[in-house]
Amino acid sequence: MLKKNNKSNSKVFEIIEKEKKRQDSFIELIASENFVSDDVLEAIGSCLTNKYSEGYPANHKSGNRNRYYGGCQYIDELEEYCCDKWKEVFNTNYHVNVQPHSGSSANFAAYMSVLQPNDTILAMSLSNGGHLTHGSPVNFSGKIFNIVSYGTNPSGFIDYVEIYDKILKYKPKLILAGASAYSRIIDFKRIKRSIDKAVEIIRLNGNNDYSPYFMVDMAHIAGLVATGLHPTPFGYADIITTTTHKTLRGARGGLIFCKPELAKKVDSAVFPCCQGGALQNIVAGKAVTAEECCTQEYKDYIEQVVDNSKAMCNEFIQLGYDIVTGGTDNHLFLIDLSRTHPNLTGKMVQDELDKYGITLNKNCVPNEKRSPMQTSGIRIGTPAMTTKGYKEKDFIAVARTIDDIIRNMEQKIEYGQE
Ligand code: DSN
Repeated sequence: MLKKNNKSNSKVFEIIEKEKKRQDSFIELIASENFVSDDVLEAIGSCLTNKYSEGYPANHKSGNRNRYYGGCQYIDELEEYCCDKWKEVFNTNYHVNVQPHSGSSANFAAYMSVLQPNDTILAMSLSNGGHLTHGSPVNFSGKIFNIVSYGTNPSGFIDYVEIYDKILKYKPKLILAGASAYSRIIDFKRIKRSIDKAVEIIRLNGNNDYSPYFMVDMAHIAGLVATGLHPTPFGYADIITTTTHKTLRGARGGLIFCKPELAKKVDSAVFPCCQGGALQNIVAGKAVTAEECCTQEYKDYIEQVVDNSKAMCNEFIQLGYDIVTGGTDNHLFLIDLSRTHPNLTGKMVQDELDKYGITLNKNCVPNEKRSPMQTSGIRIGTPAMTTKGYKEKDFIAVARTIDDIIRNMEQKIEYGQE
């Protein structure tokens, strides 16, 4: 083994120490962030980072089986165990691939497993709560595939009728459900019913081969799905992707679940199509995450996340704010500032709160008039601070502090100080 450097001489550890202090002291409300356990950190920082392991375990129960390097006996055992644990978390017999480096990589591989370039994807638009990888023109998804978007109705709820109509009109090869800024239950069963009904009609009209895939990106709500607090997409979707670091509170990375008949396609899409060697230290971190997600402590934690989100959201409503959809069913909610605070953008609020040690992000609201760099809204999530032990009363106090800061911003504008 190489000798360790003296940490005190390293600029890197100095920066890590500063970031650690920031994380310890800031109020973290970014809906996609969380704090991992020491066990997850130890697994990620382990010697497994030294090992190359392109391919899949030699004894893999489903999907592809082949490693391209020797010395993988323990890595094989780890990856197989990681797959088994994630199936246990979601109580599913779907195949799972645990190698995607991120949610974006997972979505890329998921598309590549069943689509050809220029195929049509129907997905939620970014400005209505979707994700960059769901077809944004600046992302690979929008550059490689033909994207048709659906959105929300004026109150901010998913427009299920639009989904049905657009399947009939555009006959997409893949229909994608999932969002990164949507505070309500997503009705996967209803979307699957719409797909089935539309397929029936399209076939009756002579297109007998039409057989689209239904994909769900559950990255934000995966922790709620795992604990039964959000309806499951398993049983409805052909392919399901997620990240492991948001509500699942684990190592940063991605997973792809698929119906068993798609296992080989999905595995081949991850490696060798989209990625090289798996990051087995991260696979170990994901396996520890899965172990943690199977505990009662985790279930209690997710229940508290949702209770906290509802309590904080209600406090903002009491304080006179407009909440997109009027409330929340999950770990996040969106404040629409456009009617109540027309002089303030999401970016201005985000930057001002940063000065007070409160971290969140600006976010587009339905029918957004401003650019995505400015926005008229902010997104607030409760997973991270719930991990730090915050309860309803703490989130209510933070809501009041944010309100004070926003009022001061308004006053400064009024008195011409800004
Ligand atoms: N950027 C993440 C989020 O904040 O929702 C999703 O990848």
